[in-house]
Amino acid sequence: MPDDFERMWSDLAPLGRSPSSGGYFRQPFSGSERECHAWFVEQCAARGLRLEHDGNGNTVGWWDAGDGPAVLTGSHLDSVLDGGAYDGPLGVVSALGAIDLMRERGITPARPIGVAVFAEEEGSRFGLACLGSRLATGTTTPDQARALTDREGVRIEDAMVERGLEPQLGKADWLDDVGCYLELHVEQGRDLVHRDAPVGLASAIWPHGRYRFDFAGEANHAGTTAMADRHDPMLTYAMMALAAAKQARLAGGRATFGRLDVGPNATNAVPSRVTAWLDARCESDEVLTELLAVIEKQAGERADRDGTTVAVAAESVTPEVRFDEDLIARLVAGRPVIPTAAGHDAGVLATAGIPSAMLFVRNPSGVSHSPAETAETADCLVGVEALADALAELAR
Ligand code: HGY
Ligand code: MN
Ligand code: MN
Ligand code: MN
Repeated sequence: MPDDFERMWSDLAPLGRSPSSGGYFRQPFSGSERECHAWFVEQCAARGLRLEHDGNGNTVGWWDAGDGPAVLTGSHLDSVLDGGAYDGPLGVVSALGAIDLMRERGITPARPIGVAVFAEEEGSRFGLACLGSRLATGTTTPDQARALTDREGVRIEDAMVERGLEPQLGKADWLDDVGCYLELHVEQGRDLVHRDAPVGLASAIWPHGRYRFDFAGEANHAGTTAMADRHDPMLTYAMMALAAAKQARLAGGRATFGRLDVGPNATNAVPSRVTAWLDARCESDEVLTELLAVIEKQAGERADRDGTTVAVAAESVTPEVRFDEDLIARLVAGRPVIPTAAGHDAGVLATAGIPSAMLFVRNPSGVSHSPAETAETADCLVGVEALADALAELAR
């Protein structure tokens, strides 16, 4: 199994590296994610796994063993811009490796096992994270998904057609036959490093949200407009970036303005508008709600002082997810059980009522959403063993 894992990893890992920065950028239904997806289809065919496309861009490779509620595993292959190699793909490669290991051990599951690749988990193309699993669970409706576009204005259905997929957005009945979901994922932090453990389980996902701030002001000449005469939305934005960081720190939460869109985006023009996306996460729903209320209030006050305006729209807010206690108890085997502030498809499935759990594999750097994301092969192999044991237990 180790060399299987190594071979799969060495095949998949180079796909999607962005030449400019060496990070990974796999956008759903396009470019290198298409190559990664083709790689997954090949891997399923090589194992005799039956492929199912669900019309939302999600793909499942089924080991049609036994009957009764299926055990689902897998993760995602898309990435953030300049992301790391492991976030997503590690769960997919480990799922295939776990099936290989179960077969090497002569285990035949008493129920079907599916390896899922969920589409647009990062939301890096259409702006809504976990879009594939949200559509499949009915959490996001087809019309809500149709209202989304990528940065070139392309809608999800057109992107799927371009990719040769047949869009049939909407709640997917294949999930009705799923009894539980177990996702393996690289840890996005250093808890397992501190605990000197190669593998752990997730207890919960912090509440988190994405909020669009539209700052508007008055475009003007960068040279002829005196500073006192300006209504510059970039200054209002800049003050709010500082204020949001300060308020998040006070709340014990996290707030990040990671994406900006400036108009007209000209060196010698005072901007007319600045659109900024805030990612905010806190340990409880109440604290998150409170944090946003404070930030929004301060943004309005700041805009009044600058003679600009600000409008805030919550693009997605995901309440806290607690993973299934029974599943955790069955799988824990003395391993650490830790919360995470990263969102996952497992959180969407859990919220939709499918008992779900997550296995984390140690990441020595603790860094994620960056090419600096790491995992040691030895720990990855411990993860594959843990996943194989877990799947064998759940599919008994
Ligand atoms: O943003 C997240 O938490 C996840 O990586 N999609
Ligand atoms: Mn991620
Ligand atoms: Mn991920
Ligand atoms: Mn995920």
